[in-house]
Amino acid sequence: MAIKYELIKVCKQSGARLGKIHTPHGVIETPIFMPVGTQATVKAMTPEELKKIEAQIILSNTYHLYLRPGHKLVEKAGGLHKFMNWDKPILTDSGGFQVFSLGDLRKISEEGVEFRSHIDGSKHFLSPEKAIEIENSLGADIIMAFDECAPYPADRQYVKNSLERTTRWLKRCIDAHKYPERQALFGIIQGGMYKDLRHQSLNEILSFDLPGYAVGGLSVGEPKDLMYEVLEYTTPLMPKDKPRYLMGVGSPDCLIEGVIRGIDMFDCVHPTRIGRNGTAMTSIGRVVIKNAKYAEDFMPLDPNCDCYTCKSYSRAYIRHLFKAGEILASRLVTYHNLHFLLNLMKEIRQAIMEDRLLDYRREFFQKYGYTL
Ligand code: PRF
Repeated sequence: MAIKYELIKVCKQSGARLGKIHTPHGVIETPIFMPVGTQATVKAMTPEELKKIEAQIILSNTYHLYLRPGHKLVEKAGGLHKFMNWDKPILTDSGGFQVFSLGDLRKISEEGVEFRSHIDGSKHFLSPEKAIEIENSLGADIIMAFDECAPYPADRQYVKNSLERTTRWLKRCIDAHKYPERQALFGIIQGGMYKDLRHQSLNEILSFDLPGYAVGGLSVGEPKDLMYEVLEYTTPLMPKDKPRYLMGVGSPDCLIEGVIRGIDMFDCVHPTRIGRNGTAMTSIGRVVIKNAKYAEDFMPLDPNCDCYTCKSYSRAYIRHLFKAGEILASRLVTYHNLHFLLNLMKEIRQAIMEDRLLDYRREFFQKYGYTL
């Protein structure tokens, strides 16, 4: 197997897991947040900067890299690691989710999904075999199966058909995968918000012996409490000796709640996207830096933060950069937000180590302004 999960300990207070994932490009300490580098770059960040804030693994996208610059080109460059100058672990998503997000631009069948490019309108076809071919060319350490993420809300019959097709697609992904010894293929559990369908998907997906499993189909517009409920009856049935990945989740409260419910890995565009728009996540809640009240505020974005942005620049200066349309503005807030989330995960790991994750949640929520 390409990767190996090592369970280090379970928090006595919360049941959360502390672990390590051994990959061909090094060890990842879990629970972990993966910054998103959709187009072979984490927007506004150099790999060197990512290393400074201790990013351990990043995520990239099959759909985008297939359309541009093309997976064959990335393969010619020596693979994605070499192409983008990132020598630590990478995970690629299969493109299923991105294609389904295209709405009217796509058509689903048993064979796969026909869609039009968001770039030039050209017609393409993604299937389990094609997605894996692309992921094999890109060469990430962890590759995701080609699945269908049902929308929310969706009726039972739709979700049932869709999860059953996802299982058949997983079988085709496994058969198409050329490098199981150096790329770990993860299966994705679907089933929407229906308990029996989640259990059906679990049974089907777990019948394939894979190096890791993801929970998909969550954070698609449902209330947070509903997502937590689905996790509560899903994760206890997942293998204890394999990593568990909750796809597309990355707000601070959901990260903590996800870890408490047994999740090891997360990704989300949230911190980088809101950062580019001028919203900082800080230890005392969100700071919307364009707000007039920061015009003469010479404090750092987060007074309790020791990242490069916070050690060097004031809110007033960063606000000025945004107002003036300077690209440094996006860079500085992205850097801070990723540092903030990676540091949150580090504190979560420490709290698990010391059996006090529920105490940590209470303190964090109080400071951040969340209600428990
Ligand atoms: N499937 C895949 N990628 C995803 C999701 C999914 O269900 C989600 C759901 N939030 C985010 N990214 N392949």
